Amino acid sequence: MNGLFDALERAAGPVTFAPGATLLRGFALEDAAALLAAVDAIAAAAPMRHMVTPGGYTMSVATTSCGELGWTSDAQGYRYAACDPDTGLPWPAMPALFDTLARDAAAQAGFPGFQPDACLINRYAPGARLTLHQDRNERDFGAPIVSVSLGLPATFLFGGIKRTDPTLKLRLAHGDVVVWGGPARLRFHGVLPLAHGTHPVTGAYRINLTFRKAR
Ligand code: MD6
Ligand code: FE
Repeated sequence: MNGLFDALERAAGPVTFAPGATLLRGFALEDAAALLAAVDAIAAAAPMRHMVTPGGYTMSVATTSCGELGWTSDAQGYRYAACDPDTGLPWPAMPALFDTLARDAAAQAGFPGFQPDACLINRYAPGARLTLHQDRNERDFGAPIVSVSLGLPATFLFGGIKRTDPTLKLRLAHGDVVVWGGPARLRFHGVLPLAHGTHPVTGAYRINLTFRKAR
């Protein structure tokens, strides 16, 4: 059933599910293998780690970054930094494929001219989740965010401008891309605990890439 629904959605092209928020089903499917190989290379230079939130919680999601800036969290807060605090080295460069995919997806969703300078890479094992949050560490809320899902499927929560607003649930599967910006840019969102499963390409993981213009 879901397969037919997904196929119809793909045939229909971009699905705008809220003002400024668009789902591009399967947009990254053809590039998935190359994207994952690049993630492995990035993680070899800037290892995945479980960051600590300013509130003192260790995140269930493991994280690394590529691009001019990387997203980091510690007791002092969330911020973007040019160097990986674990290695002291600049974050690995953003692969051309990442940049091209993010720009193309943004343009498809109505945000031409997107120039990402940071890509946050999140790895979810079963049970890992992301509590409701806003993405507000970027300097320019005029730029959208492009999110690429790979591997195990997840339930994405999409809320409102207030944390307590009702949430929409969206199933994100291998190759799906979500773009949001404009009126959606500061909406709360999160990911429910990942269900157990085995994906033919990523095994027991979901990988999410979020492209941002951080400065
Ligand atoms: C994730 N994504 O899907 C987490 N943020 O694993 C995000 O937090 C996110 O997907 C802003 C825009 C799109 C996203
Ligand atoms: Fe986010």
